[in-house]
Amino acid sequence: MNLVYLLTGSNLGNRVENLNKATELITERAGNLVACSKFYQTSPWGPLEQPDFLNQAVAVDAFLEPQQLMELLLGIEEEMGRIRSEKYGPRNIDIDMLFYGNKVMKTSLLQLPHPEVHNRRFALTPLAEIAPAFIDPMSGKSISKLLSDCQDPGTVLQFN
Ligand code: PH2
Ligand code: MG
Ligand code: MG
Repeated sequence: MNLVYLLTGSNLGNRVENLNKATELITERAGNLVACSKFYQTSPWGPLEQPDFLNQAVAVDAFLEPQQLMELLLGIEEEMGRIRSEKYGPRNIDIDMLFYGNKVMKTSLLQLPHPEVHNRRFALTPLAEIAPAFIDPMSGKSISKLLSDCQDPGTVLQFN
């Protein structure tokens, strides 16, 4: 079992459709779906003059090793028409790899765990819904503990 936790995000276009499409493509090509969180509406981290995001945590049992998986995820973003403009700016789809089991690694393409996950309420809240007891290999803390320690003032609300 290669348990991978991903975070999908969208703040342009039909956000629900974008997240659903991303999960569909991920599970067709990258691994079996293990769990996914509800959608959360989250205030933008970074430039504030952009629409709120929808974020969702997705757990898959991956067929691929981290680097190949990251390349596949970037390919899905591209195929879904993602335009990369401003750093931290608006996007129709973003797929971030938060954890790949307890692997710790850093290449030019990918750092695991995601280096900012512990500082992002928009990632920790959905992740805590599906994996509260998962242990972050960097800090040795559970996701619930990372969330309760998190200082990010951003707003995260369940979206229905
Ligand atoms: N992603 C970003 C920048 N800011 N803010 C929220 N709320 N959610 C995101 O997924 C997000 C963001 C860059 O990838
Ligand atoms: Mg991101
Ligand atoms: Mg990204």
